[in-house]
Amino acid sequence: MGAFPQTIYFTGANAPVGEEPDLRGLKVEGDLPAEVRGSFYRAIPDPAFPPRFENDHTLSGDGMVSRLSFNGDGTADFIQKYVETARYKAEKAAGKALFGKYRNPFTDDPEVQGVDRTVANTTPVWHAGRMLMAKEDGRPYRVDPRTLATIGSYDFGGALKSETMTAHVRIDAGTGELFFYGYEADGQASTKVAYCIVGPDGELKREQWFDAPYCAMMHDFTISENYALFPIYPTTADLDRLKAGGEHWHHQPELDSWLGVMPRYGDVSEIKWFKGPKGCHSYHMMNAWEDADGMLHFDACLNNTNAFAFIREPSGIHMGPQDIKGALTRWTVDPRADGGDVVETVIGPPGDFPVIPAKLQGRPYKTGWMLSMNPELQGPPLFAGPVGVSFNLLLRLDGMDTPAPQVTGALALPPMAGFNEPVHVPAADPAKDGWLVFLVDQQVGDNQFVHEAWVVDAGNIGAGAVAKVHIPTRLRPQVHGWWVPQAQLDALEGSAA
Ligand code: V55
Ligand code: FE
Repeated sequence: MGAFPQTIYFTGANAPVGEEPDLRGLKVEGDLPAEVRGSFYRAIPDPAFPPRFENDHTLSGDGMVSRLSFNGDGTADFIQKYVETARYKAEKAAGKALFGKYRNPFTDDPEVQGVDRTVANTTPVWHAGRMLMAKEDGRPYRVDPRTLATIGSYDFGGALKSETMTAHVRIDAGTGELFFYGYEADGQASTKVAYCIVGPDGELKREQWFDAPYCAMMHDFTISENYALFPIYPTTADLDRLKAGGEHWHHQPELDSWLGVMPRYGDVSEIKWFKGPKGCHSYHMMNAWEDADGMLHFDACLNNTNAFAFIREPSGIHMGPQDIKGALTRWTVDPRADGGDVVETVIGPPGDFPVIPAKLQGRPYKTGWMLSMNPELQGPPLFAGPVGVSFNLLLRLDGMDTPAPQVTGALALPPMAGFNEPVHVPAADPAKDGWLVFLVDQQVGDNQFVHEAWVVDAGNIGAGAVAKVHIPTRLRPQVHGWWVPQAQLDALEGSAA
């Protein structure tokens, strides 16, 4: 068996771990708020075997799911397991990697032709008592939320026609419905997008297909009270390039971006396309919402190019870190118009991993939190994750329902430390801000790392952690997480789910 490539994607904090820890009764330091009762699930890419291609990267890693549960007795448990995908099982049986490049099946060992090649490594999606490990290149895998044991590939009881489901779903807290889409819905580099609505009972109620303006990396989308909003940025796929053994994605700065808007319970034939700037890209949106005049606002962590060097470089885009510019950016459109240009406003700092209270999804909202980089850091950052550098500043923004939101709070980490994406835990009193829960990674020596879960008052992030759990095992950087309240887990006990 070969070794892992000695690149930033497989060394240092990004070194593969491949362990399935089971740690019970961990000490919680500080004062754990009574409201933080439940489990924090995370998705982590961690390749079980060295890749077949040297230029492989973080996004190909086998999905692992972890669960940090805050127990009734004031302790915490931490467990983590591989998602036992068809791909993981085939490679484990062979004792080596059989699948090739990221999202290029034409580079696979012929032995695994036709085997589901998704790695289920991006988001643990919780809805209707089911935990689905999602990745945008395939269907999700269902796992047991208690044991993390893999149940199997999930297609909503045979109802889902799309071959893919996004890792970025949106749940309307008012109706309990799950809104999602799948792009490249019928195969590699296809422009087909499936738009789906799942009822609060977990049943797929509606699936409609439409064509995107071009085959784009559609990583996230949003809903508002009345609309579904599909952003299209020019990171594109091409079937001939895939067949020639090339990369799935190239970024094309010369192409326009688009925002597709349709009534969220409407017909896909009603989609109107609003034009955005050329060449921009966003991985994650904070929210979308309608104001009193019926204007639609779409708030995204936007960059002037794709944030990932392993996408820019093969595209011939050679930019230094100083050339990559981003900002929390609002696109405003009139959904009653037939199209036109988006009106763009910078409303916040550069960064990513935006989070808002789940109950305000798709609604006017006052507050959001996001990760950013501290320009005043006195030392090196933590080198980790798919970009190569971890975020080291947590920000709070207020006035999100106004034309000029303000940064109202900040929590900076010391050098060589980084945040993983926070989840929001609501307070019992709706007037209160609730809590943020996240993992902090810190490098403390040559190849030595400390990992802690922090609980922070969402209304006073600058005060730092009110409670911490040290997790005594090596952890690889996560992608996304999900918070599940204890009451929802208790409701599973004894049920067939
Ligand atoms: C992202 C992550 C992915 C992926 C595509 O963070 C985009 C963005 C962890 O997998 O496949
Ligand atoms: Fe994402």
